[in-house]
Amino acid sequence: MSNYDQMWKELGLDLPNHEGLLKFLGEAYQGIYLTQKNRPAGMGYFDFVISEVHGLRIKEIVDARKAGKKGIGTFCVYVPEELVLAANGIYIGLCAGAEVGTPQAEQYLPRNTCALIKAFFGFKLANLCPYGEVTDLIVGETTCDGKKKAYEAFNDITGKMHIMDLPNTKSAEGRKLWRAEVARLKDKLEELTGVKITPEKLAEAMKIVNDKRRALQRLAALRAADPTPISGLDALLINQIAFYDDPIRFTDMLNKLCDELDGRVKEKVGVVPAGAPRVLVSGSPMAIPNWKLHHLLETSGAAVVGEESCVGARNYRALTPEKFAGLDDALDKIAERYLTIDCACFTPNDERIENIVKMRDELKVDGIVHYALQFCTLYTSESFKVAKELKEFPFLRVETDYTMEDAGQLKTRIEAFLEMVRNRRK
Ligand code: BJ8
Repeated sequence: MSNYDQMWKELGLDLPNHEGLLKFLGEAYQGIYLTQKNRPAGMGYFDFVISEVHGLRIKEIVDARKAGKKGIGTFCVYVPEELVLAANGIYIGLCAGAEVGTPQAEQYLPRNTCALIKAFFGFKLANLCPYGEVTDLIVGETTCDGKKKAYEAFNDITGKMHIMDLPNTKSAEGRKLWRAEVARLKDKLEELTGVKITPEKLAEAMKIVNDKRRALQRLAALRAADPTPISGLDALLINQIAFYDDPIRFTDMLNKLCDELDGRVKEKVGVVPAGAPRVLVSGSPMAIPNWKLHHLLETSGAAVVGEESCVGARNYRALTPEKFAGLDDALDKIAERYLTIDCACFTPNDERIENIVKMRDELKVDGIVHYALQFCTLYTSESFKVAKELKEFPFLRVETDYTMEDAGQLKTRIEAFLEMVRNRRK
């Protein structure tokens, strides 16, 4: 019996199946993460966070809600975190990266829905996600068709959805619509929390969120070193944890880790031999515990040095300007900052190609692996344009889901790709 059983019971979780899920997670973590060699000592904090993924952090949120705070769930990096914090809310990323409750999810969703959407449905319907249960409001967005329709059904089940109408072009009209949606979310949060969002509260929230982004940027820049001082798997984990840990504590611990990595870079200490093929992973987000592609790449001899993804650069690339003149100007700046995000749900989306090229050059990448979740029309379609624009640059297109059924086949393709990259460098 765990210390948290009573809490999980009160949250309505299915205790026997939840225990099975935690066991599976613990074993996967042991096999994928704890077998890595020469990890930085600073990863100890992030190992601890994972070991308590449904424990301590949930308890903190439960206690904070008892003290009057509200939990705000999100599924997308377009939802402004600054507004949530300024309303004294707790920001909780809800995307799930494991195949759970698929038969239940398929009662509501077509089979050819991407794994990310099926997983958030499945976790809810199988009563296995404590994070969904500690939310008072869930903010969705009109990004892809799959999400749009899934949110309607999710609202029928939870009754907690607030949908932001995200335009699909960055035209003057689109910007106007988005600015109005940012204001509408502000009003909704104020109504829910009873907290008035003032310029002072926004300034404080912007600093907290920007500090987190600055720490993530620092980690990203350190990975440009050869040998890279941290594995792609560990960096991915940190980017995943950024969506639900306490932001101030997270930033502090990440900066401490980066201090250690600074030392490693100076001493040329790496986690893979110098000269290992350097890979940029680009495309769909990878929510916890989706570590499949990084694991396959790194156990095949690659060093993953960047993620051009929402669980990666798309989340931290832009800061929100911290200087503004009053509330309206602050909301303008927030709306503009979020519209710099280059998700494939926008058309045209040329910024994404520019950003991929920039990351490729800054991180001294040898090959790009384009990752799209199966049935994600946006990223699978855009992968063709990305490949074309990159011309002869080594590019591997991967389309997969959360199961391990295609792991053998993927590994064979990855090994052949890395071989080609190595030969090209000779
Ligand atoms: S800003 S990438 S987090 S929408 S994988 S559910 S797109 S069918 S997750 Fe996303 Fe926001 Fe864009 Fe980022 Fe649909 Fe594709 Fe599934 Fe996706």
